[in-house]
Amino acid sequence: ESIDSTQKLAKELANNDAEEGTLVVADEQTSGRGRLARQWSSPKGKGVWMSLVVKPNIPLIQAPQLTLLTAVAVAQAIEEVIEVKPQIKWPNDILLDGKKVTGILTEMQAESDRIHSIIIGIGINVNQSENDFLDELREIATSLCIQTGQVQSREQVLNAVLTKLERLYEVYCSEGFTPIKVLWESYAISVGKIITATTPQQKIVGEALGITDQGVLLMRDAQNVIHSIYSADIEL
Ligand code: BT5
Repeated sequence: ESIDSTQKLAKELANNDAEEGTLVVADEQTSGRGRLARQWSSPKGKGVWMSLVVKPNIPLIQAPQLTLLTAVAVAQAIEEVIEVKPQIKWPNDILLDGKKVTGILTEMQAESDRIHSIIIGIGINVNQSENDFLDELREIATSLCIQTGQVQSREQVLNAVLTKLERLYEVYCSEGFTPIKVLWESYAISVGKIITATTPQQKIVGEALGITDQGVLLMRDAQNVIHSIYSADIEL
């Protein structure tokens, strides 16, 4: 019903040998987290706040692909439920009408070069009205209810996400990232656009060229230098 963060409990369960597919879902998170210790607003009864434990047999370097795979699954699920095609902003934001409706946080537990588990955290805004969002989020966030003008079933959203995720994960485990990449690109908002990427090291302005098979974002700056972006915040 209420938890500090589903991510934290999922991690504890994974450390205690929880099986692949273990899922933590909460009605409310009192300290939901984004990347880089940012906060994730998770009010009671308004969204789907969940963390899934997966244990793929892949090299460490491919772990970011799971974020992209999850984004495709959530985008497909939202499209199925509200019949509007969302857009994905690399790597982890899902947008409706240019505003963020879902955030994804993937965290890895690894020993030397072996992945022990990956915790996929997904926060989907389902039934917030504009007034339910804090002032600082109102301009940048949206919910399925705001977009459709109708209260949506969180069970249906959760069910759709898990169904899509399972299907894509099976494809990924048997065929690798290539089929997922094609799907990801069909939802991507930034490809072909001039964007600003703020990485832990620097700020790069340039054209987003697409993603590699490793899920790395490629950008070309004004000097025609190609940059590989592994982690960044993107502004369009
Ligand atoms: C994310 O981080 O977008 C990842 C969010 C993951 C949340 C899930 S919920 C289940 C699981 N348990 C957790 O504790 N976390 C995961 P990031 O890209 O760093 O974006 C964070 C930023 O999004 C914040 O700084 C705000 O600006 C904005 N934000 C916060 N809450 C939001 C919300 N409900 N809807 C839209 N934007 C929000």
